[in-house]
Amino acid sequence: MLDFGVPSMRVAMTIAGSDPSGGAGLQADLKTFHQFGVYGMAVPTVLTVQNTRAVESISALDPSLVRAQLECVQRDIQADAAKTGALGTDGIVRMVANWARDCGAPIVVDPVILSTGGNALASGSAVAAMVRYLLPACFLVTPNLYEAGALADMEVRDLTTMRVAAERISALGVRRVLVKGGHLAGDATDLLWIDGEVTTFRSDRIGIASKHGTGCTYSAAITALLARGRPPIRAVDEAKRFVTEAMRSAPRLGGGNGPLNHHARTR
Ligand code: PXL
Repeated sequence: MLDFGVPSMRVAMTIAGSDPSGGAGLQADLKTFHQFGVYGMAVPTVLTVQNTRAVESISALDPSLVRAQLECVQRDIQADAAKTGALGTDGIVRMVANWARDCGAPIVVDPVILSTGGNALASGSAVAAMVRYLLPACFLVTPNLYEAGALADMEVRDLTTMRVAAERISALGVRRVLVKGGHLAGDATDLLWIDGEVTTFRSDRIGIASKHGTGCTYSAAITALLARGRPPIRAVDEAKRFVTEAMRSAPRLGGGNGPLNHHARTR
C-alpha cells in the first residue's frame, strides 16, 4: 500500500543562533517544535561556541547567506509560523525584517540581546534595527524584563512597569507584546498585551540551576502552537505550562546553567 504521509502536518521555522550544547538557540527551537508535533525548519544567523558553563565566542553569518537560506527554503516549503532568536547584527535584522514583511505567516520575535551569562547576542545597532524594522513586521514580541527595558527605554521591575513597557513597545508598531516576568522577585508572572487588553499568566518560581534556553523554548512553543492554529492567548497559556514543566523536570546535564527537558508533557 502506498503511504502518503501526514497531509495536515504544520510547519514552523526558526531563524536563530546555533547553540552546539543543544539547550538554547535553534537546537532548542527544533526540539520544541517536534514536541508539539510540528515539522521544524531552522535558519542559523550566528554560530556560538558554548557549553552550559560559558559562551566562548559568537560569529555572525553574512546577511546575504541568511537571506539565501530563507529564500531557498520558502520557494519550496511555506512555514505556518516563524520565530526569530539571536540575530547578531543590524544587517541580519534588516534582512529578516524584509523577509518577514512578505512571508505571510505570523512571526514571533524573541528579542534576544544577551546570553544568560551576559554575552551580547545582538549588537547595539541590531537592537535599534529590531525596533525600527522587525517589530513592525511581527505578530508577537516576547521580551524578558531586561529586553523590555531596552526596547521601551525604561526600567522594568514589577507588574506595573511591565504594563507600561508593553504599551510603549506596542507603540513601536506591534499589536501583541508578551513581557516575561521570569526574573521578577516573586512568582513568575508574564503579562500579555493585545491591542490594550492585558492578560496575566502566573506560575510558581522554580528554583533550579537549569534555565539555559528558557526564553528560546517558550517562544518556540508559542510559535508551534500558532502554527497549529491556536489563538494567541491560548498559545501563550499552553506554552507557559510546557516551559514550567520543562524546567521542573530538567535533566541534570553539564556543569553550568543546564538545559530544560524538551520532552516535557503537559497535555
Ligand atoms: O537564551 C538566549 C539565547 C539565544 N540564542 C542562543 C543562545 C542563547 C543563550 O545562551 O546561546 C544561540
